[in-house]
Amino acid sequence: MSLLNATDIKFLEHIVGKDFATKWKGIKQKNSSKDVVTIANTGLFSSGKSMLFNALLDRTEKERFQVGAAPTTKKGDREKLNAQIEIIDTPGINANDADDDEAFRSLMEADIILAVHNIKTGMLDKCEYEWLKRIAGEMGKEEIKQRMAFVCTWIDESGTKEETEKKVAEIKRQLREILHTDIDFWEISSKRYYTAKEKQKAELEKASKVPQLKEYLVKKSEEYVVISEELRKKEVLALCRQTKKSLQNERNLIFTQISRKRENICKKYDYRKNTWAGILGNFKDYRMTVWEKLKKVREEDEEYAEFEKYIKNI
Ligand SMILES: Nc1nc2c(ncn2[C@@H]2O[C@H](COP(=O)(O)OP(=O)(O)OP(=O)(O)O)[C@@H](O)[C@H]2O)c(=O)[nH]1
Ligand SMILES: [Mg+2]
Repeated sequence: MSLLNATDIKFLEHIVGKDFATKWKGIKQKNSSKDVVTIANTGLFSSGKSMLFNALLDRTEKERFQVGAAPTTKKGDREKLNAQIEIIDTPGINANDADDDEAFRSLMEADIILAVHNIKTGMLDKCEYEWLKRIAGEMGKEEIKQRMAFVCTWIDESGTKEETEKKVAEIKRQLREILHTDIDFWEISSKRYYTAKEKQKAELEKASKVPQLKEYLVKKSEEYVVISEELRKKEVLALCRQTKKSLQNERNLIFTQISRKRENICKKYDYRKNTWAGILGNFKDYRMTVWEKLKKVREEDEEYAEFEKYIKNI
């Protein structure tokens, strides 16, 4: 598959915006490492993305991704989960614009996207809602199902069973609204996972749902490898369509601006032309008047000359 070169991408960034450039760069990156499936997390800061990825790796935060209450992860950070899977821990969204761009860049390099949400905060807020819309972009329903999954973290602090069920139902409704399809949905607790490990409680470890999520991701990645060639082609085609549409919109916009400018310039010069025509008309009239006066004076002069002649002849 021949893809856009760096100059084309720079041009696109200039004309239709940096999201397009980032998407094209991401696709190039993915196509250069074909046998590895990349899974990236995404979500608000402090939703538990890094802690979850540490749990999947079975490492502590000292050993791998840094965890913290304030915005912590600043740059996309890669790690091998096994020989075929690479995971990317990304910065939280809405921390600041630069972090959002960095998160978006990491996501566009990923095959599978794990949207992470802290269920303790209730339903998705406006920022998460818009973010999911932005990253699903032009993906079709089938592609969304194959490439995205949703994870509610902090399930240990989500309230009673009824309260949790209510929140889950509301979030699923929002997801359907955003993505127009259902995606796989997980409720997990990284905290329970680490407590279980520490106290060696197998039941609690299972209740955290972290091991099951890991199994699921391994299986999803294997499935992805089988269909990846086709999916990546689809992704490129969708992006081509989207890019073409944006370039056409941009062209139409520029054309409208040019014709509006031309109209304004014509109006301005028409006004000037009319003014000069008026002035010229005035001068023509004036010339006529002067001409007539001159003629009259000459006629009068002739009469006077004849009178002089007559006088002389007497
Ligand atoms: N109770 C509870 N706390 C959690 C859970 N997951 C994460 N936390 C806590 O949430 C806080 C933020 O966790 P992080 O993993 O650093 O969150 P993040 O999403 O990576 O944050 P940024 O890197 O800033 O975007 C930490 O204090 C964690 O201990 C969970 O499942 N349950
Ligand atoms: Mg983090």
